[in-house]
Amino acid sequence: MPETHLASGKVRELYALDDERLLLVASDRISTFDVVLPTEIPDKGRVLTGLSAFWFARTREIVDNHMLAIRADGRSTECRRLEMLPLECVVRGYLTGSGWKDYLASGEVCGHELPAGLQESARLPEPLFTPSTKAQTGHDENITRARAVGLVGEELASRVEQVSIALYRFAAEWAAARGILIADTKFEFGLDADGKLCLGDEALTPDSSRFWPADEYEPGRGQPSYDKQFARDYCETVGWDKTEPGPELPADVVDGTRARYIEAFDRLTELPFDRYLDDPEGVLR
Ligand code: Q0N
Repeated sequence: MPETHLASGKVRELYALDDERLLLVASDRISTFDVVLPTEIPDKGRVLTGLSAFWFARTREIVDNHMLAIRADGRSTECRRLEMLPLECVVRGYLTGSGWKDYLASGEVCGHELPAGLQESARLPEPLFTPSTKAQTGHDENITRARAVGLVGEELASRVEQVSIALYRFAAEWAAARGILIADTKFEFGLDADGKLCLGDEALTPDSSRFWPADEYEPGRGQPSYDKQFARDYCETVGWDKTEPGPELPADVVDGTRARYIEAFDRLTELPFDRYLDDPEGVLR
């Protein structure tokens, strides 16, 4: 079966299967500080594919999605071809990253006014919808609600805002009860052949979200990453300047990082990762 390569992300590949279907393949590559490292994390792509499939199967009542099937390799998702919206739908539940920077500078995050005196990493009173677009530089650029309306129209902008917040609330509550805080997350939506709104891409994975260990949560400082902290700490100790190429990771850092991905999978899906490897579609039931 000829599969035409359509696009490469930093850690994923997209192929055309036919006119209606695509194949999304998650590699074991890992990026830190925006650079893909030369060392892979075995099974990382399977963990992220399985987690995303788990959420797709459990959020169909909130919104339809593009997933059709998970292949036996555990890292490939067959999906419906959508007309993607030119919008990154970010939801923030905690004050971190560019949201924290914007708050310090202006007291607002993407046009949402916030109470004074919030600490870094504070839980926000309500989750915020803070859309962005892919800027020419490849970096995401936060946009106002008015610009989101300009890009997709009032009706779709309102719909993706409401759906994004509902998805975030559902997942954040599920994850927090299992020891993982989802600080923020990014969704990509598209329209199917009938014009119906569908969730696409991967969703609610540690690559599309910030996962924090709940038991170490302490506002007033930056939080450790649930999945990438070992790799980041190692990168800091070797005095790397954060330009290409990144450093090779030693075996203990690879093993520790792999264990964290698998722990996140086990906690969130309540399914042992080994069972996923035996039967990937079991995660959908
Ligand atoms: C699509 N991207 C963004 C993977 C992710 N279901 C779909 N239909 C049409 N197009 C897309 C999807 C999906 N998902 C999504 N590009 C096209 C990012 N890619 C970059 C490469 O790796």
